[in-house]
Amino acid sequence: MNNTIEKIHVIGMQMDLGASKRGVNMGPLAIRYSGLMEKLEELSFSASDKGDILAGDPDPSNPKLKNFKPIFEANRSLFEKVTTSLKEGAFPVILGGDHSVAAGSISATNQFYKKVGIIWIDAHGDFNNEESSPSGNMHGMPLSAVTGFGPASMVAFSGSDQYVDPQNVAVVGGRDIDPGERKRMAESGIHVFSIHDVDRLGMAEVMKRAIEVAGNGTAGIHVSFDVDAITPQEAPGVGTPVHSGLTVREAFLAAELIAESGKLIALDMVEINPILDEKNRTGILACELILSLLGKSVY
Ligand code: HAR
Ligand code: MN
Ligand code: MN
Ligand code: MN
Repeated sequence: MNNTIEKIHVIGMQMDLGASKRGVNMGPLAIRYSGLMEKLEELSFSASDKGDILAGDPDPSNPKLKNFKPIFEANRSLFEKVTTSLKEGAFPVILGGDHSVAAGSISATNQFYKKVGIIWIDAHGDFNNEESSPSGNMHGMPLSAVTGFGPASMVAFSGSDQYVDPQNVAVVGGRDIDPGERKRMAESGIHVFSIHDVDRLGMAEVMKRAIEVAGNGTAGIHVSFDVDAITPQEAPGVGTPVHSGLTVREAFLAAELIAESGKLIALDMVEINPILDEKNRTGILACELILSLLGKSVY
């Protein structure tokens, strides 16, 4: 068990406006239905459910940043809620929601800890801005926003005035990156461990490097886990499936190695779509991954 994490605050984001397909707003419900709160207590954490933030109405006014206003407002609430939890000495677990929620959560942890690293586990890069995005969907932009490559307006919360250093960012499992996005990622200085790197090096070596990248000179590591990193045969309940992804064991090994590092300071679990799921398989998987990231041992 990770001896530094004692008190946990679970915060849900019922938001799907960052994606083109509806339904990931129900992700927090699916993970709770899997027994997250009870299982955290079983692991002897002091865990409180801080409820869900509900996104407002769709806003079609800006096709380059679809639903900007409600996404920003929901993220501002999340930024404040996560900041409050951190000030109370709690470890925040954020349940998405589409991946745009990472704009609020990471801004809060980076502001509070001054300097955090990120391990971004995802089939996608989420490194578009309003110019490079082929879709205008804001869940494809949060990693770019929190590292200072825009959209700046996505992370303009009062009190948040700094970005995460791209040198402390590791993307793991990437396999569906837009051409313009790839160029931006390559030029940014972030470290990308694609699915090809996982194949060649093995997940243990990839995570060793990713933890070094995100942990080097930082106060700790914020893990942003997009469940579509896992192959859709094993995790069908996601909004944007991409074939040939991580195996379930690779995902758990990554989680276990992060727990073992003792450097985890916050966690997002995002993009679960219960409408597309099979009897909450993906919700249960997401719940178990959270427990493993928090140090649940396998024997
Ligand atoms: N790259 C595509 C875009 O910007 C899709 C990326 C978003 N999909 C996600 N995020 N699920 O991880 O539109
Ligand atoms: Mn994502
Ligand atoms: Mn994704
Ligand atoms: Mn570097």
